[in-house]
Amino acid sequence: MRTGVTAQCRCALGRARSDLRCVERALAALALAASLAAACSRSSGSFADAGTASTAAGETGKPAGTGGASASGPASEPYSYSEALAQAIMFYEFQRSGPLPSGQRNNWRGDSGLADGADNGVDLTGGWHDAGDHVKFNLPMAYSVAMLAWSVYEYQAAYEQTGQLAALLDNIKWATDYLMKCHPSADVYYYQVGDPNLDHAWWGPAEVMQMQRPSYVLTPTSSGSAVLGETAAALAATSLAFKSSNPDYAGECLSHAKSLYDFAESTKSDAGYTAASGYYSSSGFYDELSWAAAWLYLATGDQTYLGKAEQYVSQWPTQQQSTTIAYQWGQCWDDVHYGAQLLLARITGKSVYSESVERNLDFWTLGYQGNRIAYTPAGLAWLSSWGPLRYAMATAFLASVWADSKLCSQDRVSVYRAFAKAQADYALGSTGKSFMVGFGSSYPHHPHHRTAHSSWANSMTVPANHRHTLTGALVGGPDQNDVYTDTIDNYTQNEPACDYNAGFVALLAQLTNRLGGSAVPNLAATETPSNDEYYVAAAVNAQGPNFIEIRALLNNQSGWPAHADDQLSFRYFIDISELLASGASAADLTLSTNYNEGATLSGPFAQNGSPTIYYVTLDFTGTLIYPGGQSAFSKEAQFRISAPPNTTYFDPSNDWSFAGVAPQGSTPTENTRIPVYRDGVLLFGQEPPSAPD
Ligand SMILES: [Ca+2]
Ligand SMILES: [Ca+2]
Repeated sequence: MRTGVTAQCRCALGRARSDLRCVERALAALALAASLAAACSRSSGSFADAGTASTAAGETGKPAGTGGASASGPASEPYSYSEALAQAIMFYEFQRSGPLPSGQRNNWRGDSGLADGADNGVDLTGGWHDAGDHVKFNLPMAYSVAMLAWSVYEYQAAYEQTGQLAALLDNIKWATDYLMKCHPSADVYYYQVGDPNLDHAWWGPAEVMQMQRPSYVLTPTSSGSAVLGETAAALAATSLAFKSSNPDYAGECLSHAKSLYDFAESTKSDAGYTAASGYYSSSGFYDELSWAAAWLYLATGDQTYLGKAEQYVSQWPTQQQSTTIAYQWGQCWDDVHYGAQLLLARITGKSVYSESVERNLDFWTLGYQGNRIAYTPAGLAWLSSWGPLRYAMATAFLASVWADSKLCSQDRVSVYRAFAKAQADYALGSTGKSFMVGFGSSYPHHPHHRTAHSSWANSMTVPANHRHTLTGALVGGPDQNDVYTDTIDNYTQNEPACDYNAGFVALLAQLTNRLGGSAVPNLAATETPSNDEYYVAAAVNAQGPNFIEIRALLNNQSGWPAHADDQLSFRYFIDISELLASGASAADLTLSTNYNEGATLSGPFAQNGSPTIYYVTLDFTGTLIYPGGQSAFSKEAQFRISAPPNTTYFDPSNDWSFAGVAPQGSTPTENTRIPVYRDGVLLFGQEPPSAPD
C-alpha cells in the first residue's frame, strides 16, 4: 500500500487492489464464516424471485430454464431499464477530453486538454477523463471501451430498440479515436496523459486546468503489456461493433489491435508502466493477453489468436496453493480473465472454462464450496469498500451473458439472472436510494467529480452545491452495511468513473434485451446557469470633493462551460453633465490606479458619441482570469477618477455605474452597471441606455 499518494480520489483504488490474492484470501475467510449464516437468511431473500425474474421479451432461442416464467413474472418492472441505459450512456459525454464537437447534448462541457501530447510532439487530444479527476489513464479507459463494445456484440438489438446505438457508438469512438492516436507507430504507445499527483492537487473544472499534463510512453525496452493488451482488446471488440455501420473504421481499429497485441506479446512486461503507479497499477498481463487474443479471434477468425488466448491461461492467477483458476474476484480493469474465460468457454466449448465461469458466478451467488462473496443486508453483492457497485455490475453482466448462453448449467440460469437483476435494481434504487445521478427520486447530488461540482475557488466546499448534474453517473456504492453518504469528499463511495459505468451500461443493455425495452427520446442535459458567470463587484475605496476611487473585482465564475479568459475588461460609466455645466469637460478628468492586479486603465471615452455619457476601461488583456482558485477567478483594480485639484463640481452620484456601488468600507458587491467585455464584446451587465437625440 502506498501512502505517498494524496487520498483525494478514487483512482487510488489500485492500492486497494494491489494484491488480488491477498484480498481473495481475506474474502474467502470472511465468506466461510459468513456464508452459512448468511446464505439462508440473505441469499434466500436475494434470490427469492429466481423463478419469476426471467420474464422474457425477446428471449426466443435462448436456452431452457427461462420458459414458463413469463406468466408469473412481474407485470411491470419497477425501473425503466431503457431510461437508465440512455442516461448511463450519456455519462461518457461528460467525461470527454479534447476539442468537443458541435451538437453536444449538454451546455456545460467545453474543450479541455488541447495541448495533450505536446510535450512529446504528438497529438493526444481526446479520450475520457478517468473519473472525478482529469487524468487519462488508458488501462481503465480501454477496459471500459472493451466492456461497452462487448455489450454491443451481445445485445446490439437492445441498443437499437431503445434508440441508443448511435449514442453509444459515438461515445465508444470518442475513446477509440484517442486510443489509436496513442499508438502512432507499431512499437510506440502513449499509455497515460496527466500526472495524477499534479492533477489531484487541484479541484476545478477540466476546461480551465492549468497544471502540466505530461504524456507517458511505452517502448519495446520499457513496455506495459497489460495496457497494451487491454487496448488491443478494446480496439478488436470495437471493430466488431463498427463492422456493419462503418467497416473502414472497424478495419482501422483492427489493424491497431493486431499491432498492439504484437507489441504486448513480444515484450511481456509491465516494467515501463509506471506513471499509473498507486492508481491503476497492473497486477499482471496474461489475463489481458488472453482477453485481447479472444477478441482478435472473434474479429478475425484467425485460429492463431485462439491458440494464443488459450496458451496464456496457464499463467492466469490461481487460488492460493492451487491450480484452480482464481474465482473470488470479479471482472474489472485489472483482471479480465473472467471475461476471457467466458469468451473461451463459448468459443471452444471446453469444460475447463465453463467450470471456471460458474465457479466465479457461484461465488457471487450461491457460494462455491462454502466460499461466497459478502452481501449487504439489503442485497448488494459486496466485494470491496472501494466502488463495490462497479464489481457487482460487471459481474452481473457476465452472469447475464452466461445465462443467455447455451452452456450455462440449467439450474443456474434463473439464479444468475435473478442475481443480475437484483444487483441492477440495487444500483437503481431498490433500497430507496438510487446510486445513479439523475435517476429516481433520491440519487447522489454531491458526487466526487471536479467538473460536475465546478468550483471556481479550488475548493470542494465552494459552491455548496454542484453546479452541474452528472446525469447517468454510477457512484461507488455503500459499505458492507448498506451505509452510504452523499458527500463530495467521499471518494470511495461517491466517485463515478468510466469503468464503473461500463459494466453498468452493459448490464442495462442485457436487461433491456431480456425484459423488454422501449425507445427513449433524445436526452438533453441543457442547464440554466445558476449564477452570473462574469461580473464586477465594486465598493467605494475613497472619495473626496474632486474625485472618486472605486475598488472593483472582476470575477470569472463561468461554468456553462467554465472558460479561462485573458481578454476580459470592464467599463465604468460616468455622466459628466455637471462638468459641462461648470464649463469643464471630460478632458479635465485624470485617471489613476492604486492597487491593480493587471488592468490597463484608459479613457474617458464618449459612449456612442454622447456629449454627457463617458466611460473608463479597465482592460485585463494578458491577465489570465479563470474559475480555478481564489486569486485566479477574481482580479482587483482600484482606480480613481479625478477632477482638477480644488474644484468642487465633480459629482459621482449621477453616474450610471455608481448606482449600486457599495459604500466606502464595505465589501464590494456585484454591480451589473459595470459591464464586462471579452475582447471588447459585451459579455455581462448593462450599458447605459442611449440618450435620446
Ligand atoms: Ca491484468
Ligand atoms: Ca457625474
